[in-house]
Amino acid sequence: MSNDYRFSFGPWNIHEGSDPFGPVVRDTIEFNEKLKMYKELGFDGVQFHDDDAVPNMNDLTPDQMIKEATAVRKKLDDHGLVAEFVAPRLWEDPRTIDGGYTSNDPACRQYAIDRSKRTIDIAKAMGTDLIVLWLAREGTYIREAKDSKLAVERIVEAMNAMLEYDPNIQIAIEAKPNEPMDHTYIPTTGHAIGLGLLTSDASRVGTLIESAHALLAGLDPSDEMGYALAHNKLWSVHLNDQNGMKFDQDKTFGAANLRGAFNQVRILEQANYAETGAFIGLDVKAMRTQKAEVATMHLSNSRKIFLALVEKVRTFDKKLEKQCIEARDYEALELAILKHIMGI
Ligand code: GLO
Ligand code: MG
Repeated sequence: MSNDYRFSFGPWNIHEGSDPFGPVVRDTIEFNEKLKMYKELGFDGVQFHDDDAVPNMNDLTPDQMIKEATAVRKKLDDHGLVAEFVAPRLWEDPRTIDGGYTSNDPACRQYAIDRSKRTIDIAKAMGTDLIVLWLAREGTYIREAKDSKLAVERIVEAMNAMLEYDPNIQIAIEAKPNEPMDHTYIPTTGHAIGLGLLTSDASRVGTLIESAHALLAGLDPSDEMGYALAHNKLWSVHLNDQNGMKFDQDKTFGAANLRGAFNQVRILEQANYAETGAFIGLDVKAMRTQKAEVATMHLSNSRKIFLALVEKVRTFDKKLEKQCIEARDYEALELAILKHIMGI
């Protein structure tokens, strides 16, 4: 098995199983307990929301907050783990009901920018320069609620404030077309890279691509990744799967479309993604039906499937592939791929 990839997930990926229609079905596992599970499951990196690291951050002074974040870093060190990124959680506070950076209320926009600066403080204290922006509520339920040109300008303004606040941070935009909003302003990888070009330092703006988000936009995740890789802008991934155009499912990687998963691994392999040192993040959810004692299998299974597909990519007959492409016989290529994936 290949071992040159590093894997990460966030504490939210071990969860209690509530959904919009039903309450929790599993007990909460404390953060410290979750940290113990990372290595056992085969993971080296932890992804954070700012308040995963410092839960009461809104009530603390900047110094107190940095002290708490430093203590979390120490815990990570003790477990041989590293923080991959920190993301401002801009979708739960009452001040972000109408969006963060694109809120129609200037005081709320200011809160979002201030909070993002605190996120940067936390990231620095935890030893990472990577900030992920999932622009959850930067969109609308109805078109008339906001001005889309102004909204993009406001996101740029907020990103500039972040880039100026710290000269070393890098911002990876996690594009998603919908949910919780009807439509968001940055729905795809192309939008994310274009947004970066409008900022004061495009070299420090890249992307994190989530498979399910690309599928929700009606796009192929592997092509989204190829597009970002061509720009040297694929700085992390959230691999998972999605069964059609419905709510964001965060299924186990490869569970809905194994060939689609194969192609995501293939493009990462072809572009030597592992060598960039970037993590393979798995943003997967356990099924609500899963009992507590087996509620981390979605993580270890996703990793196993990823590594098995790395082997499949590496062992595919390259000579046959070349012959089929030269002969323009894509039917033969397709059959060969399907047989290889099925192991027949
Ligand atoms: C939701 C997103 C979310 C982000 C996380 C980190 O659809 O996938 O889980 O990945 O908040 O930014
Ligand atoms: Mg995600």
